[in-house]
Amino acid sequence: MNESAHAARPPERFDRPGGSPYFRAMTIRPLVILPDTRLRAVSEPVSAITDEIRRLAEDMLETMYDAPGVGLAAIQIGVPKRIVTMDVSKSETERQPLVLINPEVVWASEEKRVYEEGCLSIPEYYEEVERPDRVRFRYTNLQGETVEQDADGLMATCVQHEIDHLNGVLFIDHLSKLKRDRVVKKFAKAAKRDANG
Ligand code: K1U
Ligand code: ZN
Repeated sequence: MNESAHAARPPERFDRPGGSPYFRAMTIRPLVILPDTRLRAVSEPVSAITDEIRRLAEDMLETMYDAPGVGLAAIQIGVPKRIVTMDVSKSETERQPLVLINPEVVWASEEKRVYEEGCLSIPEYYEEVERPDRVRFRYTNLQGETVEQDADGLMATCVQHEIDHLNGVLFIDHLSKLKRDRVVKKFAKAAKRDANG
């Protein structure tokens, strides 16, 4: 984490629809790391967009940018709700944050593509994964509107990776059993080492 980039940041202003603005410092929350079993939970749908959901989305964006990552599912900070944040823009100065509530893929191309994926819950491990090349996905935004969007390239890969998280699926589940077992073993060993000091 880049401490200096955050230390001097003032509380940010948020505009509540129909209400007065409020100020709140966003929080970088700890990431849930393999082999934590919470990563295998199937997350619950969000039934209403409340202030608590808005605050959670803000914290997810802050945590994702800090990591840094291009996506984050709420379960990766230990919250089993169907919320995803994403930003696949190339420029740090022109951020394009997306908050997806209850996202789902409604169409996927027959054509596949291979992309080298990483995961904030499996740090410093990258492998090629094959997924549909293009998808159409539907979600509710923070204004409560239903949005349908087409994606290709990194956005298509990322949204599929994040929706997998909501269903307790990790990108290593798309690899051979040999590779998966190897990485799970490595992270289990590291967790044991950390727990024993
Ligand atoms: O869900 C996650 O764990 C986040 C993950 C999303 C993802 C990345 C690549 C392919 C599929 C899904 C990450 O963001 S890993 C970090 C990463 O890829 C990245 C970080 C900084 C700049 C660009 C990419
Ligand atoms: Zn991930």
